[in-house]
Parts: sequence; C-alpha cells; structure tokens
Amino acid sequence: MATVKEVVFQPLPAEQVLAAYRTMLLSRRIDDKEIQLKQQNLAFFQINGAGHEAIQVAAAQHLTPERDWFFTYYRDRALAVALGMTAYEIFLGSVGADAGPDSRGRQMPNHFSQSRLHLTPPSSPTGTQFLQGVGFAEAGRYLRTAGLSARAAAEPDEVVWVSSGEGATSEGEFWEALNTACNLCLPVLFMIQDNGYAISVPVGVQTAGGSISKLVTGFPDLAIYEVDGCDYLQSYRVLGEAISRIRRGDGPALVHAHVVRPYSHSLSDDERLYKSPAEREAESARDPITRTAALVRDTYGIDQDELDRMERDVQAEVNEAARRAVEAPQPSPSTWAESIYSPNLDPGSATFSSIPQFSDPAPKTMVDLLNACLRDEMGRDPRVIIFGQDVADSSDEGKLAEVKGKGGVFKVTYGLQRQYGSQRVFNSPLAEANIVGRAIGMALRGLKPVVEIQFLDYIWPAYMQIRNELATIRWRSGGEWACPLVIRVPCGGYLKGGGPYHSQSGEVAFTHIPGLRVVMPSNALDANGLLRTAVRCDDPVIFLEHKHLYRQTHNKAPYPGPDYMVPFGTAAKVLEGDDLTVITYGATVVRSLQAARRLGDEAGVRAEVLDLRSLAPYDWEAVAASVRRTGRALVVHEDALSFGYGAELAARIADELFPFLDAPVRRFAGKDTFVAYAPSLEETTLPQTESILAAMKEVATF
Ligand SMILES: Cc1ncc(C[n+]2csc(CCOP(=O)(O)OP(=O)(O)O)c2C)c(N)n1
Repeated sequence: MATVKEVVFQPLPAEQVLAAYRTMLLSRRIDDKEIQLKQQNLAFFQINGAGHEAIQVAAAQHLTPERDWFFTYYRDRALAVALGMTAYEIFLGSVGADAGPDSRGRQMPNHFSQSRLHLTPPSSPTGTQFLQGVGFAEAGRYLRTAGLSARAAAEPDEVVWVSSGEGATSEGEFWEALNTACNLCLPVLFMIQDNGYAISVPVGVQTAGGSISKLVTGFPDLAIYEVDGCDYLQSYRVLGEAISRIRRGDGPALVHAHVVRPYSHSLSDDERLYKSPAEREAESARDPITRTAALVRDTYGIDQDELDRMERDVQAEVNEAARRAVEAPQPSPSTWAESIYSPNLDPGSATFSSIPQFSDPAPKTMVDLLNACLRDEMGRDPRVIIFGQDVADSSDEGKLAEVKGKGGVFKVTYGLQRQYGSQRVFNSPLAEANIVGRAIGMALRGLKPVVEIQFLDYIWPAYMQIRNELATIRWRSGGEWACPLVIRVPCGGYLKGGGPYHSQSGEVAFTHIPGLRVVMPSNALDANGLLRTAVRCDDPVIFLEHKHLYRQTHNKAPYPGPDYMVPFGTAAKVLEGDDLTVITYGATVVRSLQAARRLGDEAGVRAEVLDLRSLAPYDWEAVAASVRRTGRALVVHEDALSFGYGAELAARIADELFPFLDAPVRRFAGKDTFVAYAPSLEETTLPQTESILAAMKEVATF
C-alpha cells in the first residue's frame, strides 16, 4: 500500500481554500434547493451529494475538464460544479427541462453529463461505469500510439476518473475493472467514496473486513490511498499524490475516501429508520461544510461576516438559477422517439446497398467471408478494434512464428492479429461484462470495437451493459453521446451435442430493446454484407452468427469484394410463391426452403419463403406485400415459441393485414424448453424440415 508521508502540511493559499469552500457550499445549497423543489413537486426525484463535497472539490483542483475524463456517479455533484457545471444547468436536470445538458429530461437528476466538461454520460446501475472508464482509458492509449484523432482527444498524461460508493464495489464489474486496469497499467483513478452505507446496508455487510482499500491490496501496480474525505486539506494532499502518480504513467490508483452522508440516501429514504441518533450526530460532526468553514475561519482568519456574505451570495445564485430552470420548457411529447438511433446514418438506406463484385468464383464458407469482411474493415478503418475470448492468434506474440494461431474458437478472427497487430486484435479475460463494458468505453471515445462473445449462452453477464448502458446511451444523453459498436455472437443449436449451454438462440432478448440493431444472416454472402453494414453503422449492433451455418456447403458464396454491403431491414425472397408466406431467418431458412419445395412437390402448394436477415429493424414491407398476395402466413424460428420473435410478427400481421387473411397466422418454433444434449431430444425440440412441412400444410389447408 502506498503510504502518504506524514510531513507538516504547508497550508494552501487562502484564495484557493476559500474558492474550494465556496464550491462545496454551492453544491450543498443546490442540494437543499433541489429538496425544496421536490417538496414543491417542481422536481420529481432528489438524491444528494451532501457529505462528499470536500474530497470531490479537492480532487477537481488537481484535474481539468479539457484534459481529464470523468465517469461519475450520482453523488458527484460537487465535482460537477467544480469542473464548471452551473447551478442553472443542474436545475435544468432537476426539473427535466428540454434544455438540460445531461439528458434533455430523460434521466433522473444527478446524472451529470456534458461533453464540454468531459463528463461522460452516467446511468443508474451501480458499478457499470468502472469497465467503461477502463475501456475509455485504453482507447486513449491506442489513439495516441496509433496517432489517430477521434471524438475524444487523448492527452499523454490524462486521468480517467471513475467513482462510486463503497457499496458498488460489491459488484463484480468493479473487480473486473481493477483487474484490467492493473493488468494494462491504465491511467484510471478509482475514487471510492465510503459513507459507510449503501442505502441502509452498512459497509461491513458489503465488504469482507469492512475496508475496500484493505481488500484490494493484492492488485499489482495499484496505488492505494485511504483518506478522510471530509478533511479538505488532507484530501487535497492525497489526491495530489494519487493524480500525479497516474499522470506519470505509473498505473491506476484507488482512493478510499471516508465521507459522511448527513442527509438520507435520497428523498425516498429516511435514514432514521436504520441509523441511531448517536451515529447521526457523529456523522454531523464530520460534515465537510462545517469543517471547511471552521478551517477558513480558524486557520486562514476569514471572518464570519465574510462567510455570511458568501453564504448570501451563493444562496442568491442558487435561487436565481432554480427560478430560471423552473420556467424552462419541458421536452415536447413529440420528441419521445428522438435519439434512439442515429439521426445521421440509416443502416437501411441505399448507402448500405451495393452489388457484389465477384473476382474469384471459388465458394467460401460463412466463416471465411466473415473473416474476409473483418480483414477488409480493419484495413479500411484503423479505429476498428477486435477483442474477446480466444480471438487473437496468440496472446504471446513471440510464438506467432512457431504456431499457426487460434483466431477464435470458430476461427472467424483467424489471422487478424498477425496482420493488424496485437494492439488491434487481442484476448480479453474470461469475463463477458468486461468485454462489453470496455467496448462501450472505447466506442464512447470514437473507436469502433467489434467484439466477440464466444457463445450466446454466455452473454448474460454482459446483459446489464447491453440493456442498460449500450442501448440507452444515445437516447439518455439526449443525442449528445453515441456508442456504435458490434457484438458478434455465435449462437444456435442443430450441432448435435450442443446441450443447453451451446445451443441458445435468444434473439428476442435483444430485439425487445430499443436502440439496438439485431442481425442474423443465413448464408455466407449475407453474412459478409451484413457484417460490413454493422461495422459501418452508427448504432450498436448485435450480430448473431448461427454456428451450424458457419461451414455448410449449401450457403457458401464467392468473396463479394471489400465494399459489399446489405442494408438492414431488407428481407430476401429465397423462394417465390403465391399460396403461403413463410417468414423465417437463421438456421430455419434452409429447413423452410426444403420444406417448401416438398410442399410444392407433394401438395402442389407454392409457398413463398422470406429470409428476414435483420430482425431489428425488420422488413415489414416485404412481409406485408407477400401476405397481402398469399393470404396465409407462417412464422418459423428456432428459438422457443412462447413470447418469441414470431409472436410479434404474428400479432402485427393479424392486426394490420386482417382483411387479407384466409387463415389464422401460425407460428412454428422451438419447443418451450431447453435444448438437450441427447440428439433425440434436441431433434424434437428444434424445428426440422419434416415438422416445418407439417406446419405449412396445416396453414395451407385451413
Ligand atoms: C445494479 C443496481 N442495483 C441496485 C441499485 C439501487 N441502488 C441505488 S443506489 C444504491 C446504494 C449504493 O450505495 P453506495 O455504492 O455505497 O453509494 P452511496 O449511495 O452510499 O453513495 C442502490 C442499492 C442500483 N441503482 N443499481
């Protein structure tokens, strides 16, 4: 543990201490005013930063918004004020005003975000910010060494601040972030503000031994500081050491600041229910506002009259700011759909439509053409970065001369590290949230991560990052920030022996989330063109790769050239027919096609088969045009029937195309169970040509 030398402290200039005190006071009075606004029903939620002001203001005096970057949490009010956020801007957030710089009325107050001040857009889940901060720092290093410019400039001695309370350190992502920050020696300041409680749960319940700074001592190259965060002078001194160490490039630091929470957790909480009067009194005695007031009076000789004047001045500033903010217009209801997706680049537009240029007629597998696309895109754009589990050829570059290289468990990324270097293609720890969380940080900075989650079955630890972070960033920042990246996910069954944990489909877990694009190709050519669109798209894309389709002969295609793209939301008509529309995607396309051909041969019924290719957005026009003509619709998919993708399509067809229907809309899908290991069970669980054919006959003959 790094120790802070006990030297007699040289007092800081009076103006600096006084300025710090004023900022702390301003932050506290903003809290008090916001509480009043909430009580008047002019604000709709209130969470305070009280008790955390000294450590934050002291830290801010060593940091600059033009150079450093901030991944904050909801108690970082004093930090935001110290960095330059005005009381008016904060109150705009309190009242949910359209002009609010944080989110244009989309997020609760205290989600301090402003690109001008390098305040990245925070969310509400505790602990998700850690990995994003780490990815952001990592991206800065890459941008600098590669000599690239991106949205967020990277200074050589920058610091990336990531903060939370002590409770949030119980989240696994905190540990994942420390692991990577230390492993890569990144310039990250982990600022843990320990007020002893996570709502009502005391630190002893959260943290083995009750001290987070003791618990993390095994991390290599992590400088650890423990400080009384209510003591401004001590905080200033310790933060000075921690930050200059990071700026020197010596690696991450963790500051464990003991603070207080003199108000309840939020206005929805009453701490008297779980804190004793004595405890509350002791906290009150440590309040950094009164302690810093005493400091400026007693050590710096500022008289009470001057402090009273400052108090009146701060209060007037706060009152005026709140008055103006309350009058600011609310967002227009018509803006509800703004900033869910990129307003500038529509991946369904003609920009993403091109004709394949076949120069070599040799047919290639889906794996080959996915690999070719990644190779092309990495060559086209140095911002494209690939990482995930086992995706590198070898984590030990020295071995590349001797070994063939891994390049992914399915070989999709094979040879890319060899061609583009270990800075751009590298292995991650075995931690899915780590992959997506870091990728988010990188994408916020302007890189284009194309990450791999090895099997869809194991994406779930990353689901918080996908659902609550990735998908929402553009929307919840009012369009100020975006996070375009690609998550490639091998998925699906039919492999014989995949069992419940190597067979999952799960597309609706993503199509149900606004803000994401979800794609699932059924053949090699589409895979190439759709992946290129995904990489060049301005939105986050979940790219589902069916493992069983990776090396089939029926879906091979020649390499279509380095600019081949398939726009999202365009279905492919894989078989024409007038009697029945079959809508499908992924591995059930080929099975539906085989069934449709037999349907024609056996029953003389001509089914039209549509391959959706992209599931969000999907090609409603193609579906509607076909069903209007055939009057009959069957949706076929591999994933379980109930609440599945087919339910949405069937409902919409029934709703909007009812007058054209000659039969009820049917769905045929995987059974409502898990995919078993035994082939007999797997086979009956998943749609097969025979069972799809039976379903087609039922709809055709209704
Ligand atoms: C993942 C997640 N779980 C639960 C919550 C609800 N919640 C909000 S704040 C909080 C306590 C956080 O405590 P701590 O990290 O110590 O920070 P403090 O509020 O004390 O500053 C909880 C449980 C949440 N926001 N996110």
